[in-house]
This record gives sequence, C-alpha cells and structure tokens, in this order.
Amino acid sequence: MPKKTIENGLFVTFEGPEGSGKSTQIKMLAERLTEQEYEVVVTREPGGTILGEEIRKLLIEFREEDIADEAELLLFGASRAQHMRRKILPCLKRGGIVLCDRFVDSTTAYQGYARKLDFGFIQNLHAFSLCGRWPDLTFVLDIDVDTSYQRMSKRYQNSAPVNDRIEAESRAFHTAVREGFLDIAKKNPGRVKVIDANRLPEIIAADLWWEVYHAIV
Ligand code: T5A
Repeated sequence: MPKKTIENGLFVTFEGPEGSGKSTQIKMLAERLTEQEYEVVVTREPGGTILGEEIRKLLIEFREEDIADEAELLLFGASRAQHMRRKILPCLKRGGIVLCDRFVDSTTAYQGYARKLDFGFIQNLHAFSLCGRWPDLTFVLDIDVDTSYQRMSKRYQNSAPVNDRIEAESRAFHTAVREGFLDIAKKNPGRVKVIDANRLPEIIAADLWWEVYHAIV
C-alpha cells in the first residue's frame, strides 16, 4: 500500500543529556507514525550510514591516542555530511519522516558549550554539512546531571563496563552540555522545544505526539 506523504517531508531531531530517554521516545513515536502509514526513517548521530557508523566507533570508543577536540569536531561534521546527503535528504524528498537521535545541536552543546570550540566555526560547519535543510522540529529532552548519572549507572548494571569516551567526561562537562541545550532552545524558540524528561515515558510521549501532530496537519 502506498505510504502517506508530507510535502518536503518532516525532519525531527531529539537532543538532550546522556540517558535523557531519546531512544525510548523515538521508538514510541516511530510506532505511532508507522501505524498511521507514514514512511518513517529512524536514525542517529554519529552514525546512520555505513561511513557514519565507522566514524561513530572512532569517536565513542577509547583509543590509545587521545582525540584532539578539533579533530573530534570535524569527525562529527564528516558523519553528518554523509548522513544528510545519503540518508536524510533522500527520505525527506520522498515525503517521509526522519526521526534522528542527536544532530547539530549536540555538536553545538558538546563541542561548543562544553569543549569551548569556536561557535562561528561550528555554525559554518553546520551550514556546510546541512545543505540548507535544518530540522523542522527539535526536542530537547531535559534532565539534570544527577538523573543522567543515575540512568547511565542503571544501564550499565547488567552489561560491560563503560567504554564511552564522551560519557566518561567530568560532571562540569555534562553540566555545560545541559546548559548549552537550554541556551540553544532559548535562542531558537520556533524550532526547539524543551521537554521535561523527568516524567513517565508515556506522558512525555503524549507531549511529543501533540507537537508532531501539529507539525503534520
Ligand atoms: N555527541 C554526539 C557529541 O559530542 N557531538 C555530536 O555532534 C553528537 C551527534 C553519542 C555521544 O556522542 C556525543 C553525545 C554522546 O556522548 P549516544 O550513544 O547517542 O552517544 O549517547 P546517548 O544519546 O546519551 O544515548 P543513550 O542511549 O545513553 O540515551 P538516550 O537514548 O537518551 O536514553 P534511553 O532511551 O536509552 O534511556 C536511557 C535509560 O533511561 C531509561 C531507559 O529505560 C534506559 O534505561 N529511561 C527512563 N527512566 C525513567 N523515566 C523515563 N522517562 C525514562 N526514559 C528512559
């Protein structure tokens, strides 16, 4: 059966501190949109393409040699340039819906606000990698740093020890990331919605659905 389409597609990104519930919410929203017969592409950054997933491993895992902050920024940009051209734009051109776990605002929050790299350069990198297509709607799932640590430790209770280079950054780093996201939202009130993610997943999902529904109709 042909899928329902949206003119120019709908591009929704999910942002927030570590463990804020992005994957949980994306899964619930994707199910609801698929039931309504839209084409839904669920993807993530870094990653989303074969090249992007290779870059993800380089960025996330600890290595013998540490990664310079500037090299880290360019790797996130490389992953995104490929992702945009090979996966996101083609889906939007078909009239589909892209749900992306982290995107440009993560770069601004982590590499800009927390690593303190040059904001002007980051903005130019966004322009270069995005081909002019910004997300239509961005959710910042907001939790405080204590809640983020609690959720991360719960997740690792039954699995291998943490091997995530960025998660292992200091408390001050993660505090700067959270504040960065809130500042980005303040500066982009039309696109970016801050969602209190310290509630039951079903209640958060209802808020997200309300926003997405109004973006579609
Ligand atoms: N990064 C990324 C940059 O530095 N720059 C960039 O440009 C980009 C794109 C990516 C890393 O790269 C960095 C940021 C990251 O450090 P990642 O694997 O994508 O790494 O890391 P996260 O996005 O943090 O992924 P997580 O899987 O840790 O978090 P999620 O997806 O936000 O959370 P989720 O849904 O997996 O839930 C985490 C736990 O909380 C529970 C879940 O059951 C799970 O146990 N949970 C809730 N508990 C209570 N109430 C709720 N409402 C809950 N929702 C979920």
